[in-house]
Amino acid sequence: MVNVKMVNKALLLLLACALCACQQKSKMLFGHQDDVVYGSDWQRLSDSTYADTRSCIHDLTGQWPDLIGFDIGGIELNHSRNLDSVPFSRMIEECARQFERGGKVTLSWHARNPLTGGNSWDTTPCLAQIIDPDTDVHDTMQVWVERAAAFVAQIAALQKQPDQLIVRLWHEQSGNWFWWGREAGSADDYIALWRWTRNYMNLVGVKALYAYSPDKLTLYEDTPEGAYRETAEWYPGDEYVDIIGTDCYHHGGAEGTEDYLYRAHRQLDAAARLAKEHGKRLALTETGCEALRCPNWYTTVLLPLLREYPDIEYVLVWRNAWDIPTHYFLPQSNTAEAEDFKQFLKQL
Ligand code: BMA
Repeated sequence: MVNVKMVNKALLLLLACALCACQQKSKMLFGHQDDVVYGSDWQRLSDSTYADTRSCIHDLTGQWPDLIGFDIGGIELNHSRNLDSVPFSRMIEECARQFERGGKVTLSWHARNPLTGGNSWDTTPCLAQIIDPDTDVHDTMQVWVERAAAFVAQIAALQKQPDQLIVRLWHEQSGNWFWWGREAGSADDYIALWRWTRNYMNLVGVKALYAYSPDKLTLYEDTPEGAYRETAEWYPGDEYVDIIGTDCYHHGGAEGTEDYLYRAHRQLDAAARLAKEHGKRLALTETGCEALRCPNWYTTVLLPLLREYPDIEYVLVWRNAWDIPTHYFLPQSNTAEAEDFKQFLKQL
């Protein structure tokens, strides 16, 4: 005979398990810039279509990347390739494949300086002119934003599920190395540029998530409060942003670990507080240790850091340049670092 008490107990247990599963956080996603178009010792940069996809992460682990980063710098000039020679046609093709596999894509934009025509690192101030509708620089920017939005719209339309595309606008503005950085103009001008770009993307029907990501924080005193104030000062606003993150790199080999962790904590604490207060998602939008000069960086430095911030939804490391031997952030195959990376990904 069936014991009613036991059935009830079993049902309760099932319910508890189901509740647990619902509450369980989804896995933190790991991404790599340009993952599928080149790696340290290979490149697929021709315009042609490839029958299959090659991926740095897949080469190392047998798994497809959760997230791929691409940069659209160059689209503003109607170039056929981005600033790192990736054909925009290949980008579209690989985004389609990534979405088909259920993965995500994050786009950044290393746009040229609209005043001088120089690259993103030409810090000739131009922000005030950009947002002044009576200037030629404003007109130039209008065209550039239109071109960027038209391209992003093509990618957004390929999504198979909502939330597969993240557009990260005007990143690392807290640094002084880009023309939209902290020395280029006021926070208000920066915010105006951000909103303008986002509004235009809306206008052409782009459906995507938008990420805001400062880098080093140096405006105010080096305290949790100072870091928070600076992160909040340039924040474009709740209607414009879905994800709040930060970019933070490890420099100086093993000796640089302490400094990296110090900055990462400052920046992530500030981003996490802002995200919580505004009901936004959290991400480590760019990180990495160039050429993995700190041994076992993935398991001994990055993994423990990420574990302290379980709300981080994704982390992205920068590109493995096929033509710059020391410019890589994922390990080369068959090295001790490759093993370390595999362990990291298993434990993430
Ligand atoms: C930088 C470097 C450059 C590259 C730029 C845009 O961090 O990787 O070589 O051109 O990003 O991808």
